[in-house]
Amino acid sequence: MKLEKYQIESHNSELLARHQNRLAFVKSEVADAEGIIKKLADFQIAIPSWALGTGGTRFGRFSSGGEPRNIEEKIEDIGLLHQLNASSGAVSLHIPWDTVADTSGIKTLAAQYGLKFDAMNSNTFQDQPGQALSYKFGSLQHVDKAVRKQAVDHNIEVIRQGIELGSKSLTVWLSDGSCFPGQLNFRKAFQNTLDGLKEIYAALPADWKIFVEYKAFEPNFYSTTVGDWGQSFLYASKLGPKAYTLVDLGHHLPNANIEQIVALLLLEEKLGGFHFNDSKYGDDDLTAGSIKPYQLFLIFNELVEGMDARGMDHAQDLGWMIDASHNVKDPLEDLLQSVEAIMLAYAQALSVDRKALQEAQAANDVARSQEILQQAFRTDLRALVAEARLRSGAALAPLEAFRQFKAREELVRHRGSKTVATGL
Ligand code: AFD
Ligand code: MN
Ligand code: MN
Repeated sequence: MKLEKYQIESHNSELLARHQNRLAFVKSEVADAEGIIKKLADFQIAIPSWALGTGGTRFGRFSSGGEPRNIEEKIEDIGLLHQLNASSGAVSLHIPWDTVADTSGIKTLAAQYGLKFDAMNSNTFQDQPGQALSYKFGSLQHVDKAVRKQAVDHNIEVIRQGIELGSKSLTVWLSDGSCFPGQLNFRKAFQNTLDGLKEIYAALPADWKIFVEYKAFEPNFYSTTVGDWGQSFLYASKLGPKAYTLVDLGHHLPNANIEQIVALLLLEEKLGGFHFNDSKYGDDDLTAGSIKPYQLFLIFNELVEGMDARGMDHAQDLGWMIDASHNVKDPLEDLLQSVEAIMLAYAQALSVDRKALQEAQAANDVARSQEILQQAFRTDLRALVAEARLRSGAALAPLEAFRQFKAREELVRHRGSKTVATGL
């Protein structure tokens, strides 16, 4: 479904007067509003191809209709999001779910919607129909060399497909680990995994990166072979300069200080990218910013501080992706909400008075340091995010626009009410 320009314009004209009042207020509150708007307009968040359908749990899945039936329709959905918010200009594909016969056709379609291909994702956590060997007991860690080879070959195939599409990175998330004490020799599992990653690393083109994603638990519940940022950092360091750690916000043990992890990874030049989501308990994959918005802001605060300290380009130098699942909401509405929350946290972090914070820190002024951060978090900057969208030709209120244009009804009409997208 493609929106007409006039539709967005008429949506915006209805909201314009109110928006301008809000913007005037924010401009009176924030020092460099114009600079922030510019950075917001440049910032793009990749949408995962596996999150466009209704998510399931191991208890069930309640599909809501109009889900994309193939990669073309997934691209169309992300194109729609990008038309609405001008901040979702990339897609992250998952192979083999998104394997395409006609790569150039997909490239053309994506280009028509202004979309790029962000990180490619491999899948060695499921067995595919017709697959020779099983990943039941792991993939790169496996005791059987033949299984390890199959997993390595799959990752190399994912790189090959990514090259054709113009992607520049591979994200490897392994479900490898063990469920019971004694099941696994930890040292051997680590070594096998490292050896496999080295082979995959060797297949990377010169301008590619590999992201090693860690996760504390699930589906294995006793040990995970890339279980935390320290283990990921170890693999990434041993692999070389093209290897980085990927932080998925839902992959930590409860109460982990994620912002500190981010700061240290940036310091070591080993932070590669992000999977945004939110959680109450574990890898809940809820809408970004829906449960712990202050944490999201604190993470962005470290990102901005750490990237600026290294002179990094906020929009280009790290991989920004959503990794969420939606059991009870319209997936597209949920993704619009996530993008909005991420942009807002980024805006808040950009508005922090860095000089004042440095001075307060140097003077051990604890209360003042805290106040400076809270001031940024508590100032309503939504009008800055909306203004960045307006200037890019997108909608002032994307979620409202999605409903106003009856987008879901339109998708159901075209695709039917019983469609089920591939994904998690
Ligand atoms: C699952 C994993 C991990 C990974 C994603 C796609 O927990 O977050 O990035 O699948 O492979 O959500
Ligand atoms: Mn993830
Ligand atoms: Mn996850």
